[in-house]
Amino acid sequence: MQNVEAYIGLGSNLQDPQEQILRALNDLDQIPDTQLLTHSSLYKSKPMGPSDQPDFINAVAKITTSLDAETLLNVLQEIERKHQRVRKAEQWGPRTLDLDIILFGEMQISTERLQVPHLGLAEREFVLIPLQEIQADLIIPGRGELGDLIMQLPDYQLTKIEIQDVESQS
Ligand code: A4P
Ligand code: MG
Repeated sequence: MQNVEAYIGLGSNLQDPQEQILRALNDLDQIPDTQLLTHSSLYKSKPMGPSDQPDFINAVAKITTSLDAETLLNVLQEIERKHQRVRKAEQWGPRTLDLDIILFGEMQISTERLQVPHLGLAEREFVLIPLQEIQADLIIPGRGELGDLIMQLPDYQLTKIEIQDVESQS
């Protein structure tokens, strides 16, 4: 398959979330036939969904890959497992690592296992703002301009974590 540029959303709110995200960025770069091109800063936010759980750390990575989307999903789930994530029945509950395929080239995918662009994208400031940081002129297939989606967000709180903070803790 030809190389495709894809965007991966990373999220964690358990077991040293910053460290989970930094390790996962490194893991993305180790995926066969795939390179990490760039990634956003790390951002902290209140949990969307059940509020009785710790704050989240999120980031978005841009990769290039010759894997197909389904194979990429398999590898991402393997990385989640390596981070000792235990899937629970509770939706939107706490997790050591969540890796979502946000965009896969310009493709729109709708299968049992995979919805791309990611379904929650338009409501998630913790995805849209990091995306804007790395690719402000992005067009989201089926949804329009990233900048327009950001303007439509309700009030949100998202704190960018400064690099010194990240390095001093790693
Ligand atoms: N799946 C379908 N489309 C995709 C895709 N584009 N990328 C399927 C990845 N997976 C996709 O996911 C369930 C199934 O979604 C997978 O088996 C795959 O086939 P999961 O990761 O096992 O379950 P989940 O994480 O509980 O569900 P989901 O939908 O990923 O949860 P969300 O919606 O990601 O919510 N608050 C803040 N501030 N930051 C967060 O990151 N995250 C969540 C998790 C809740 N609140 C949050 C955050
Ligand atoms: Mg997920």
